[in-house]
Amino acid sequence: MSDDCIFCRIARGEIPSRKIYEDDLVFAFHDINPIAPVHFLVIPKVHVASMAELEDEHEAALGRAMVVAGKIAREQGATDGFRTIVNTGRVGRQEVYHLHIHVLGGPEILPAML
Ligand code: IU
Repeated sequence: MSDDCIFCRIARGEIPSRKIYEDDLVFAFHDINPIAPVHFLVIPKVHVASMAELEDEHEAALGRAMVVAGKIAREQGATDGFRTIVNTGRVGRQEVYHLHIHVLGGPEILPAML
C-alpha cells in the first residue's frame, strides 16, 4: 500500500468509490468516467505502479484479478463478451500509476481497436 496513491486510498476506503467487489487480494469498482455501458476497474490491493513493474510475488494477486474480472463482467451484464485493457506507462497512456485492469462491455459490440 502507498500512502499517496489514489487507488490504494480507494482500496482502503479512504476515498469513496462505487465498489463492486473486494477480497484479500483485489478490489473492483466502477470507473468514475465510463466509456462503455459496463466499465469497471480491478486492482491488486498491493501497490504495483504498472504492468512493467510486476514481479513473481504479484502472481497470486494478478491471477485473482483476472478471475474476478471475468466473474464480475458477467454479473454486471457483459454476458456476451467484454474487453480488458491494461494501459502501461507513457506510451500506453497510463494515467493512474497503480496497475488496473479496465473491463469494458455492454449490449453493443465495442468499436474496433486496431
Ligand atoms: P489509465 O489511463 O488506464 O491509467 O486510466 C485511469 C482510469 O481510472 C480512467 O478510466 C479514470 O476514469 C479512472 N479513475 C477512476 O475511476 N477513479 C478515480 O478516482 C481516478 C481515475 I483519479
